[in-house]
Amino acid sequence: MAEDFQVMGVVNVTPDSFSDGGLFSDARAAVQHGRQLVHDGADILDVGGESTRPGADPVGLDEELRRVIPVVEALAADGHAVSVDTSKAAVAERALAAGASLVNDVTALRADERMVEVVASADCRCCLMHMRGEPRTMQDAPRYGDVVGEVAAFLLERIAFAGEHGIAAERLLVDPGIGFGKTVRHNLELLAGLPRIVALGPPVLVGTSRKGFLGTLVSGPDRPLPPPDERLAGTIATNVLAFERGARVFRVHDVAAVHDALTIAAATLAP
Ligand code: PMM
Repeated sequence: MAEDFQVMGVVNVTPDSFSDGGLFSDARAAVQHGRQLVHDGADILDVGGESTRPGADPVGLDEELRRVIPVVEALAADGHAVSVDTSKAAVAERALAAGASLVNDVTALRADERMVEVVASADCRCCLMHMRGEPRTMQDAPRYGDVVGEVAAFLLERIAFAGEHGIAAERLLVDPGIGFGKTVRHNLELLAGLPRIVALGPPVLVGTSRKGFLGTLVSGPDRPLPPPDERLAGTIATNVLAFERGARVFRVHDVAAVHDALTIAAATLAP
């Protein structure tokens, strides 16, 4: 049976990524890691050179290109589907020329005015993600009235913006941006309210992998906050529930475990 989900494996080429501690900052190691993720079941590899973790500083264009392009080139040459996680048009442009087929822009085409043209003129897919503020400050007391409604309205506006610039809805993915300017409660409300995001039309991508709220939810007076690589149970629980609620693409670090969990969830939902 064809799978009705896709696993996007994270290939961070950043020395300061919160979840792999910069283990893959060297291009050769990143390529090897990407190949391992495909072996583990990844359908898409998301290559990023700028950390978007809360409080992270922006990275310059030359440095981002230096980190990302050789990795995209090598993984695309292997025949893997490669996504580039960037909000810079020049990085997206070079990555597309190097074989990437998806632009994952956490600013949803807002950070670089040339990005929409780069995506429009390429034959690629594009993920539009919701973020409140910017990574450096986004976790400073974010507030919403109805977080699901506000995120849905934002994504709808971005879908229309993409359409006005010649990017057909069929090329889009939408993402509620778990952890991007959201409290623990906002993240949980978004996961509970996913069907309202799914109703927008494009396939929904979610990224809960190893994120802080998963640590917060299981910590307490007798249990210190688990570090990112000890948040697998929360990663699996949230991805399986997101699948049941209609999400179809899952951006994760622990590809093998999440792939197995989703395979079993899919079989259980439709025996
Ligand atoms: N999360 C991170 C980076 N890029 N892209 C999308 N579309 N959705 C996400 O949730 C997302 C993303 C941050 O996680 P990382 O630093 O572990 O890669």
